[in-house]
Amino acid sequence: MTFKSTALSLLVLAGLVLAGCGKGPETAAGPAAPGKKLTVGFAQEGAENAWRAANTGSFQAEAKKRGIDLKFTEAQGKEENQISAVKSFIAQHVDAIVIAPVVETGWEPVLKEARDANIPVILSDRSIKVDDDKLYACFVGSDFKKEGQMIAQWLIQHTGGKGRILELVGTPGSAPANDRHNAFADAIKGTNLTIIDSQSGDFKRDGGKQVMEAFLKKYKKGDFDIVYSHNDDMAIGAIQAIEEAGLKPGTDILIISIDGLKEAVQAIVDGKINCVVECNPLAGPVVFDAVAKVVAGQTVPRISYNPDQLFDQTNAAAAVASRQY
Ligand code: GZL
Repeated sequence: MTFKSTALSLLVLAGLVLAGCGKGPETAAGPAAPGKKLTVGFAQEGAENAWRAANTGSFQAEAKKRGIDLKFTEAQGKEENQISAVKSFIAQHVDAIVIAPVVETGWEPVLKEARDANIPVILSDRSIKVDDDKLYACFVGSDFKKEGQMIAQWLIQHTGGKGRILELVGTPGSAPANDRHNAFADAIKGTNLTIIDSQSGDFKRDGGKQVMEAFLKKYKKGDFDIVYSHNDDMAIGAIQAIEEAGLKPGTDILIISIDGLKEAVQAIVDGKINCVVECNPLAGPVVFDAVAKVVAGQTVPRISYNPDQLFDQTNAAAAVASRQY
């Protein structure tokens, strides 16, 4: 073979190799061999409430069903614990890492370590803000901005765009808290709906109750009309505080919330919550589908949103029996 034909052959080979690079990160050993048992590290953010328990349960059940070796950690809501868990998964040379990031920022260093180890990262549930979004393969979760818009539109329609709102905020710095606040606040601009106070209950039931107790000390019954809670667990805690104060949630005070817990949909039927927008936690199947494609070197959408529906008095009774979490 002459020098010229050898060089031409090498160029053709190089072209073939590069053509595969648009397919997303490969694992340390290259695309997983078909049928190889997947080992996936899942850095869950915490165990703060019923929603999170359902989310974790979905991953664990689906991993068992698919024969995935799931290395599971939960960070008790602390980013430093999540980052340590990701470092541990890298050291174990897992095939892929799934993260439900507790907050949006601070992720570049550990994601660069995962990239350098050729381990793909899939974001589940909550997204992040990074300077290079190639540091993760994709995001699979709910559209929190849309949830904020949906519940704001319902409120505008059911109040004539007038009312004073107390807001129960989720975990400070988290994507759901940021997006559900910002999208809601944008959607009510130009109406006579006003957020008169916002406090964080950290997505926890006792947090929602404590914040509502403080609100009820600070504001008299005629000072506010609506409670907007970033999730159902805080809304249910707030309802307990409202009832202990001798007021009727859902009647004296409009209660609107997000997540779609069966308990919250039942509270709509009972007249204690007025509107809930779903945020489905049962994401194990869709996330592991994305993991399998990424590990196999296939291209996946950067963002995949789970569909979320709205519940109120018109449809809650028909829906409550089939709620799965
Ligand atoms: C939303 C999820 C939020 C839920 C809360 O996808 O991150 O975290 O709304 C949970 O209930 O704590």
